[in-house]
Amino acid sequence: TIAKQLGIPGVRERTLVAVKPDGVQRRLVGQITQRFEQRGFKLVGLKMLQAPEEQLSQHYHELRRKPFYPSLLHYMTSGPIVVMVWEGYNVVRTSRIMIGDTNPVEAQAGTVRGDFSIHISRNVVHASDSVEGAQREIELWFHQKELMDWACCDHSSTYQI
Ligand code: IDP
Repeated sequence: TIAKQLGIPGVRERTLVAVKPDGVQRRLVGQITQRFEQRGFKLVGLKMLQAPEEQLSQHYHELRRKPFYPSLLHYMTSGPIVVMVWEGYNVVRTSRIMIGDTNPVEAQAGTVRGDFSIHISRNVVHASDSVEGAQREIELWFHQKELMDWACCDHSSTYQI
């Protein structure tokens, strides 16, 4: 049950991962999702949408003064994106490691960006970079009712309960 899964501190941590328009165009949604599933994280929200500019400007609020900001918004509105929420122990930090460095030139092989991208302007995927940032981004992209509270049957194989 859900109650049983609350046992380990941090097990209910959540992060926002998004497959950007280039990732959708290149049919990478399945492979990216698979990496989070096979790592052992629990999918609690998933949807495809055309990102509204207003929401993106909130999402990338901290970057609004960067020279690349207009082209970033143009890129992010160029086609549909897939947003998802993943849950599990240390998921924010682990997801950042799994997606790799922002600049694919620096991204290790074995990471999403290191395996599927070349240039910083088309780096395939997003993942929140802090627990607070994740909470903010999840609230920005999902309604509470779109997030599923469910018990994963293999919980005791993933965590000591
Ligand atoms: P992050 O996506 O790894 O968290 P941020 O610094 O938050 O990295 O930048 C957000 C996004 O803005 C990047 O993923 C990338 O798509 C884009 N971006 C960042 N720096 C540059 C740049 O120098 N040129 C073009 N796009 C950039």
